[in-house]
Amino acid sequence: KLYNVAIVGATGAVGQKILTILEDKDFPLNELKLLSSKRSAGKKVSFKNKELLVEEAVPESFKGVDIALFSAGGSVSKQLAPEAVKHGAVVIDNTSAYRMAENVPLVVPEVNKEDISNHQGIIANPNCSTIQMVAALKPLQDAFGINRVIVSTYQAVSGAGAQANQELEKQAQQFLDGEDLTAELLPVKGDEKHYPIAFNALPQIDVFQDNGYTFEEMKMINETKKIMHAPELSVAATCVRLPFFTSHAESIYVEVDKEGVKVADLWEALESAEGVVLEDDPASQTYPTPLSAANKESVFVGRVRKDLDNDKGFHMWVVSDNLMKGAALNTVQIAESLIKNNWL
Ligand code: 11C
Repeated sequence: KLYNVAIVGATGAVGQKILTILEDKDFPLNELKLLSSKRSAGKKVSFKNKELLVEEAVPESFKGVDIALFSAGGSVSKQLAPEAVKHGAVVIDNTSAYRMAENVPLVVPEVNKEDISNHQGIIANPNCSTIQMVAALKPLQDAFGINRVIVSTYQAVSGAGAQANQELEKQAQQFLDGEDLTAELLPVKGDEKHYPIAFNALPQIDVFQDNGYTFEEMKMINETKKIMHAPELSVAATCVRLPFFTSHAESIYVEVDKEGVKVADLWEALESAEGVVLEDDPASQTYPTPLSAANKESVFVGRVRKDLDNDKGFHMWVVSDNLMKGAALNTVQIAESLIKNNWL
C-alpha cells in the first residue's frame, strides 16, 4: 500500500530535510502534498526530479491525506493539526505544541516505539536535544537502571532556525572586518535583549521560566521523563548555544542503579543499541564532534568515563545532527513505524 503524505512547513529547514530523507528512503509514497504559510505558498520545490508547487495550508488541504508531518511552528500546529485529524490524517508534529499532552505519545522509535499504538490522531516528535540524549540513555536504563542525569548542552545555531544561521554568518564577517557585532535575534527572537553569538557562548536557549530554568532546559527535563516512562528520574539541564551551524553536543553525567558497572559495560550496551554509534578511543583521539556528526543519521557517543568519586556515576559526550535525528529523520522514522506496525 502507498500513502498520501503532506508536509506542513515544506519550505523551512526541517521540511526541506524531510524531503531529502523521503527522496533517499524507499518510503511507500503515493501523493506528496507540500504546504506552507501564505507567505511561502506559490514557491516550487524539486522532489525526485519533479517540480512540486507549495500550497497554502488550510483545513481542506488535508482531505485524502494519510499522514501529515507538521513543522511550521507551534501556532500553526495548534490551529491546523486538529483539522488534519478531523479529515482522517495522522499528524506527526515537530513542535512543542502537543508534546506534554496526556493523550499524545511523544516518541523516539528506538526508545518507546510502542507508545505510537496509543495515538489518538496526533503523535509528537520531541525536542532535538532531548532525542539524542534519550537515545543514549535508553540502553543504559535497560542494562543497569538509571536514577540521575545532569546534562550540559553545546547547541548549534540552526536549532533557532535559518535566520539564526544568517545572524552568525553576518557577525562572523563583522568580527573579521573589525566592526561592532550587531545582534537582533539570539538568544531568543522577540526577547528583550540580544547578544552576539559569533565567537561567544550564550547560556540561554528559549525563554526563562519562573523557576530560573529556560524552556529548552525544561523541555529536556520533562520530555525525557515522559519518553523514558520514568517520572521519578532526576534530570537537570543547562542549555548553551555555541557558534556552529549543525549538530548539538551534550556532556551527560548519569548515575546507574546497579553496583560494580564498568566503562566496558557501558560501551557494550551503547554499541549494541539501535541508532547509536560508539566513537570512543582516547588513545587515538577518537570522539564525535558537531562537524563529524553533521548530515549523518546516528547518535554518536564518546568520552565515556567513570566518575572519580561516585562508583555509579559516568560521564559521556553525545553528538547528533539536530536537523536529522533531532528533527526530520525522527519524524520520518515515526511515520515508518506507524506504517510497519499497522498503527495508522
Ligand atoms: C534549539 N532545541 O536548538 C531548539 C530547537 O522544540 O522543537 C527545537 C525547538 C523544538 O533552539
